[in-house]
Amino acid sequence: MRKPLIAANWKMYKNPTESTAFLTHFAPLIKHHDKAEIVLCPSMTSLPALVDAARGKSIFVGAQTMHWLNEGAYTGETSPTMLTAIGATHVLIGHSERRQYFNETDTTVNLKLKAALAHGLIPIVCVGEHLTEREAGLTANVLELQTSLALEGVDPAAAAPIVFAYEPVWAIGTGRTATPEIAADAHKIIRAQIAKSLTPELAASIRILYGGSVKPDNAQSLCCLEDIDGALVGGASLDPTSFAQIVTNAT
Ligand code: G2H
Repeated sequence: MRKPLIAANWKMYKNPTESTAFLTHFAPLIKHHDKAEIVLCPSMTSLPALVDAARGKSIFVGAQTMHWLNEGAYTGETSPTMLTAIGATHVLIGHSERRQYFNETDTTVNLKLKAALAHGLIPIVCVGEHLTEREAGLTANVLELQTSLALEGVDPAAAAPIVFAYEPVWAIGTGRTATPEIAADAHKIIRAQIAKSLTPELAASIRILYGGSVKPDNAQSLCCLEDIDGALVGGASLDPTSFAQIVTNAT
């Protein structure tokens, strides 16, 4: 049985005061909701305050990216041990905006995934095709390649915590959403590749989220399908009422 996970990706929005104010409004709205694991991923500067504010509330706090090394001369970077030291539990890896604007590659995704597992952080690994790739009939190839390269050299014995997020790039922040059929097909492809790269048992237990313009009114149709285990939500997670509705509708 895969417990749904609903993650908020706040991208470069909300300072520490705004982040903790969100929690003050959001936590009571989902107080009695225990069907999903809820993760908030704020910017780095909000992480410590949000971790502190979320204590005892069954809400997890994660980072939006990290480096794979513990320390070094890497200006601007944050290491896995820096994240665990402040109590972050999850980390987004390979979000398409990281791939597009910050040179994230399948190789660095793989290094970060292994580093997250080694440090007890739950990696949420993002994969997804561009519109041109979909239109060229390459969706399956892209998803299989991104998934297999992310998992290269990962020890199946350590892989249980991994979470994948299918985020079709053409649906991110555009208001365009994948149809439930498109999302379900993509999730099947990713799950089949996990079975090949790891084991069929892990493929059955690893959660795959859908991300890309998830809103309160489409959360149910997109996230309540057999192979879809929750959502990674950007824009609609910035408002506590909207995000609470998504949590309720998606689970
Ligand atoms: C995809 C998603 C969250 P949005 O990036 O990761 O953002 O919901 O705004 O499309």
